[in-house]
Amino acid sequence: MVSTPPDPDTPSAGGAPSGALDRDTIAAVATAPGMGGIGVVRISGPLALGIGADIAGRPLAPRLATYAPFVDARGEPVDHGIALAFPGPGSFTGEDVVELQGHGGPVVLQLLLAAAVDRGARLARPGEFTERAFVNGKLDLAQAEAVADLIASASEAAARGALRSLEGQFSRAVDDLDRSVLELRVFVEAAMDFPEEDEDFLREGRVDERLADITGRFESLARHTRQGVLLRDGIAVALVGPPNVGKSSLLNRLAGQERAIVTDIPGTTRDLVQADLSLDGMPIQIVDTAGLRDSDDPVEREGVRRARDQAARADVVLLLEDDRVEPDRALAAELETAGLDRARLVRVRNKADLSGAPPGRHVDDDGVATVRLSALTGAGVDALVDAIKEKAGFAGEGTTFTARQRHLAALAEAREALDRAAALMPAGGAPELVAEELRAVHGALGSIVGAVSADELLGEIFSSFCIGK
Ligand SMILES: Nc1nc2c(ncn2[C@@H]2O[C@H](COP(=O)(O)OP(=O)(O)OP(=O)(O)O)[C@@H](O)[C@H]2O)c(=O)[nH]1
Ligand SMILES: [Mg+2]
Repeated sequence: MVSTPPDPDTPSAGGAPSGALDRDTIAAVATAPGMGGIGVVRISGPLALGIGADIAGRPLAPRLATYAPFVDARGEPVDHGIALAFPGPGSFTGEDVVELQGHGGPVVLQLLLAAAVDRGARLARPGEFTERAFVNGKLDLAQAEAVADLIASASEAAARGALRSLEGQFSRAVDDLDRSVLELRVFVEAAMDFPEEDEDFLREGRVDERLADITGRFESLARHTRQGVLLRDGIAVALVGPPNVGKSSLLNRLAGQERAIVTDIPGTTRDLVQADLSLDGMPIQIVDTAGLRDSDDPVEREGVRRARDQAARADVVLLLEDDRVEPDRALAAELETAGLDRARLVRVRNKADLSGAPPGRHVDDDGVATVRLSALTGAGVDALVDAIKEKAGFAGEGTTFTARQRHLAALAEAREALDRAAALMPAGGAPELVAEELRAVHGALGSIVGAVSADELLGEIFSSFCIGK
């Protein structure tokens, strides 16, 4: 996938403005770079059908596969393949679209792309096909984002979640809530038109009840959205602790493969060793670090510095210890002073097979969540997985859709405005102010699905797509 930063010279990808007026024809290689059995060049816009017919040497019947030699603008053959035509508006972008399936080599596909560009198409910007689908009302903004999330999903559950968002599950939840807010606003604004009957109107519209109902649904949507963000983004986990306690052994155990070198020599690991895995569908980026100790060796000192740095920034920190040795309260306290907050900390008492104590979870006397396990035998590792999910606030796969931080921020903004509206309500006599706050709720919710979005935001979202999407 080729992803490029936004180009300051191209007009920002925009809702109505740039997109709707952009009636030129765009083309790009839609398959991943490299070699493959098949590669696809996608063309969208008013010239697409003509260009496709010209390349294939014959008119293309809608939605039927046409096998043909593909020729460049001088009539030279460049490949043989399948051409597919999707006349608008029943296409992905809503415009006329042609997809040329050629052989999946980078040179062949560049020749095929050139054959389209020489006939009047221009190279598409990253995400421009999806942007056009958004502009033409084929997808809302949350769905468009889900296209990118599906492509980038790091686990099966994340892929399924992204598909649910793409199918509109998340958007519908947002729209439903928005509709309720709108109904409430209608009552409040009616009250503004008949000021002398303010109170009756508000009572008749059961405004209080509606507000309570909407608030409850906000909670539930925010909870699901947080799960969706975890499912999409995952969390970072750091393994830290004194030398030789089994950090690398635990990394290998969790990753299910020998990622880091394990020896009985203290100070084996010096660099950061990273592995990507998924715990019940939540992507985890876990990093093993150098054992924390004072050292004269500059290489090891740098390793220890990086270990502390990871502890300060990870979402969940696993502090490993040997279960045969008393917990090192001083080390935990020291990490806390350096910015590790206890809510992110799990103490792991490793080598339970040697200490003989039962594996499992408990809370230590200093209040730190603790798991006793054996990285060697695997006993107690399930309990650790549960503890990590709990620390991350991940409820397990379920039927979660994926979501983004941007959506959480918009929900929070909407929620604040809703709370302000609720606070004004008992005062009774200020429907204008209440309506104003409800309008703000509507605006924030609308920004999730792209009903009201700044050009800048759209540019940022679509430019992070890969080319050809
Ligand atoms: N019996 C037993 N031995 C273990 C266990 N976990 C690790 N070990 C052994 O302890 C030694 C150190 O393990 P490592 O995984 O290299 O420890 P580390 O914390 O990464 O060590 P450094 O990289 O030096 O900081 C090795 O000999 C491991 O086989 C365990 O649960 N039980
Ligand atoms: Mg190690």
